[in-house]
Amino acid sequence: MRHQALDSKLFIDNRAKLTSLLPKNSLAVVNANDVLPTNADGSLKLVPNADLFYLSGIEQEESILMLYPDAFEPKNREVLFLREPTELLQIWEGTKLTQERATEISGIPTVKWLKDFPLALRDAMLSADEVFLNSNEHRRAAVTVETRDERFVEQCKRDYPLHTYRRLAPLLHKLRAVKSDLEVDLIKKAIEITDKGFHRLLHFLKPGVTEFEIEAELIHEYTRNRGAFAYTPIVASGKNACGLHYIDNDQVCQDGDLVLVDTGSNYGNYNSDLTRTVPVNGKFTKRQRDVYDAVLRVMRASIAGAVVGKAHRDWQHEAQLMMNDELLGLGLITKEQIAEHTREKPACKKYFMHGLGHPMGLDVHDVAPLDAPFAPGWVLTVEPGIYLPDEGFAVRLENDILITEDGPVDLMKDIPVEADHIESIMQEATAAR
Ligand SMILES: [Mn+2]
Repeated sequence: MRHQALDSKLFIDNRAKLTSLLPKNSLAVVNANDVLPTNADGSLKLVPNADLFYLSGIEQEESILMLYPDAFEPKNREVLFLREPTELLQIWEGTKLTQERATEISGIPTVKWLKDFPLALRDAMLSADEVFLNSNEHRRAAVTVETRDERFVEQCKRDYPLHTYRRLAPLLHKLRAVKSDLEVDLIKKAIEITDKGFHRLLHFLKPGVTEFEIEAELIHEYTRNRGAFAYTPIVASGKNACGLHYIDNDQVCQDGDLVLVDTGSNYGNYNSDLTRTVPVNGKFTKRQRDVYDAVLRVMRASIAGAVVGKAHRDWQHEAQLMMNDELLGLGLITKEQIAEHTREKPACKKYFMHGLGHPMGLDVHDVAPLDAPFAPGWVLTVEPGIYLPDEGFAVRLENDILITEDGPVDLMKDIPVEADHIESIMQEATAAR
């Protein structure tokens, strides 16, 4: 593990929360993600299954967690099944978890090898009344390959056709949306690393550097701080920033252009998600600055508006109304267009076409219950933007916030965002070169 050891209390508490939502005498099983193949004998690095990690802290391939809180034998109430670390396996693949280490990480006393799983499953299946199985129910998931969890569902239905199967995902979405203090600390740690990367970028940026050199600066800073890219970064100079999912990052940053950088480090599987738009030469033009300040006002007001009880769609609509006014001030839309604004056809849509933000946590676009209002413990991104392909630039700003009973907390308040502040850091960096 590249991250420091995490407090097993996080996972012990998470299992207790899930147990409190499970009906009497039910069984829940969660599987690791597959190691995905590439070409020939290649494979991608394992992406730990977020639900398995949430409940156990385990990041090793092929692992299985079985929860049966009402099992007669206390040792069968929480059981982890892992690959047996044979000598051959360790020579070829490196160190695998021992049973003792897995217990330390997860707080689960009973750790078995995978060969013991079929019989343990049979025993649990024959006494449990309901069986909760996991599936990816993210609203925007577009999964074209079968996951280990899905294969397990098929296997259970084949081997135990008379059981009642239920969905674990809605319970986990409800729990994972609300971050505990330990989780918020990990997100803050990820944000700290991202902040370092952003400062490094401000010191590095000048006309003539390439977008991929900026990407290299970021990953160097994240990696040396035990982080990693939370997602493929967008480093988009000039008009490239108008393509929302631009990740080629292969162009030269030109004097006079802006560069939009959407990046975040993760730490201990928790993410951060930052966007800043900065002038390549260290000084905004008048027009760039006007658009920048408009986006910043909408971000700040939207952060303030993210209060407990608000529905996401209302929060987003408030931002669209603010954006209408800003676009009017910038001469981009007319009063007549604003008069025709509806929720279905927002007047600002041509220049601000995407959502205002999303839940963030173990997934960058995190799971949360559909249509639930904001609640204390939610972590959200706030990311308004204005996209002007005809003028060859775009501005998006994005901070991560925590919803609390006492109002929203800006977790990125220490990362420079005022245009004057950005300019002064860049000018100091230029003078020091
Ligand atoms: Mn985002």
